[in-house]
Amino acid sequence: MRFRHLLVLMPLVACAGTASDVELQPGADLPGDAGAVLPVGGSSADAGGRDGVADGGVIDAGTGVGALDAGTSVAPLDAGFLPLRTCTVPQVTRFAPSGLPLMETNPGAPVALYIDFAGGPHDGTVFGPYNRNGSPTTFDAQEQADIIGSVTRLGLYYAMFDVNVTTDPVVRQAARAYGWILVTEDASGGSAWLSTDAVGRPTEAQSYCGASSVRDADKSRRIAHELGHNLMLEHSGVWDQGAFYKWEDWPAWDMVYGPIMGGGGYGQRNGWAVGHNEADAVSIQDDMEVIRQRIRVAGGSATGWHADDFPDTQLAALCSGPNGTFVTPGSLDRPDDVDFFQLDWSGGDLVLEGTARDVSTAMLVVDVLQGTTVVGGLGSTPQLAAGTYVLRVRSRGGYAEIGAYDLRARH
Ligand SMILES: [Ca+2]
Ligand SMILES: [Ca+2]
Ligand SMILES: [Zn+2]
Repeated sequence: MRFRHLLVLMPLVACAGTASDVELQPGADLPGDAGAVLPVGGSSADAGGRDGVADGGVIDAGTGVGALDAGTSVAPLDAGFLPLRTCTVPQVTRFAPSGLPLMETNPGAPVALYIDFAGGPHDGTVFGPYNRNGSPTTFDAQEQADIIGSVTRLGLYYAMFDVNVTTDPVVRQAARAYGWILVTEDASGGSAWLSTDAVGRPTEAQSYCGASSVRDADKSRRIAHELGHNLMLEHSGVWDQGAFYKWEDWPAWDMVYGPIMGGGGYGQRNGWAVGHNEADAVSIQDDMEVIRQRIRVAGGSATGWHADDFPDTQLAALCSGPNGTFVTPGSLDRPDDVDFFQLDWSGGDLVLEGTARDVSTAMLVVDVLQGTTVVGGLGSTPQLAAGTYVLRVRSRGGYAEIGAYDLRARH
């Protein structure tokens, strides 16, 4: 099977969504962590024999150390407790002479997904670069922010896989296999080869996508879509009376969850899906399984899944976050992944938040465990006694409800 797989989209209406990219500018906090999670000035929940500092409900691991003010990293801990970690948001530090940010979302992974913003030839056509400032050979601050946001989001769409989304051509060349997407101003849609040997075969691993995907409400989903074709995926959708409809063309579709391979429509959440596909009206396409197997075959990855950030047999420390919050980034790296964290609680009402990071489709179940007993979960647990607890993070269990998350615990 080897055929041209063309996606032509209507030009997108206005650029209504560009503001959503701003939150991923260099130097920003973790998305969603605007630094204002905690109530100001603390509350009477600051019980438990501590120092009485009005700390806004900061968890201090029961050490008697007061507020973690902005800039204060780690509180010392009682013997036997896991130290809190200082968790920093990775910053882009490498740039090409043109100003192009050189990024890797998962260094060392056997399959590179190379996002090429510099333009170049593809299938007999030369495509221009990503360019919104009139200078095709340099990348200014706005373009850098766009690119960093785009690559970050592509890393989130592919967070559960053993792939490295990168803008660095050297990394692509060194990878065992790669997909290659030109992001260009010269197209409004996109195109990719769909073949039995796409990623892993250089002549077929390249495709292109219109640059508006980076800047509008699409949030780079169309780039993820074309890469999906390179990883052997057909369009997902619905068959009716012998005709195939992509997701956005099917009026009865649930608009909450939009399959990445469904086309150009917008769900409130966009992610991988399992269901009927354009190849025929019979087969069921399991997106994640197709991608995973392609990574195994083309890249030699053992499982195709991303390495587990917190091994299921170990207890991890929470992060001490900025401005007195605790924002702990994590990832459900496969459907049955479980991540465990230690919570040293000073007593009082516990508020636990576990959210998908930006475009991630993770849907979390978090249990507060005392021994083997569940004593709380997401949301509010009133008057939780001081002590050491375990937070158990796992998927709600729906298809593709995995990926990057942010965990917050506070009074
Ligand atoms: Ca994990
Ligand atoms: Ca784990
Ligand atoms: Zn397509």
